[in-house]
Amino acid sequence: MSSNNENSTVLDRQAEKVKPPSMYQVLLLNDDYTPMEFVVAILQEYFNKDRENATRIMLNVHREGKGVCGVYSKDIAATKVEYVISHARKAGHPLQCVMEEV
Ligand code: TYC
Repeated sequence: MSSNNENSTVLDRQAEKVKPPSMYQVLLLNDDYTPMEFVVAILQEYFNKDRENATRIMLNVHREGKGVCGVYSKDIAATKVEYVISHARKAGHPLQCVMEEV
């Protein structure tokens, strides 16, 4: 704290303590049962990918076991994970979606 020339108090250190919010990557995990076409549709619908990019990401998950769909603030990432899992379960697929702090 310090005084300025109007004699009021200034919190000098406040700005240094404010950090940007943590970001979270949303990942899809591979499994043996969820159809490729369903995963491509999920990537288009919830992660705003065009068909070409959605297919590329899906094939990367299929080959590597997991893959990043996007990076978001905590609330947005959590909502996407919830919607993807809910959509998959309603369709009867075991697709797994998780979030991880970047
Ligand atoms: N491995 C699945 C299959 O061969 C396809 C798949 C891709 C499933 C990505 C999940 O996150 C996933 N049908």
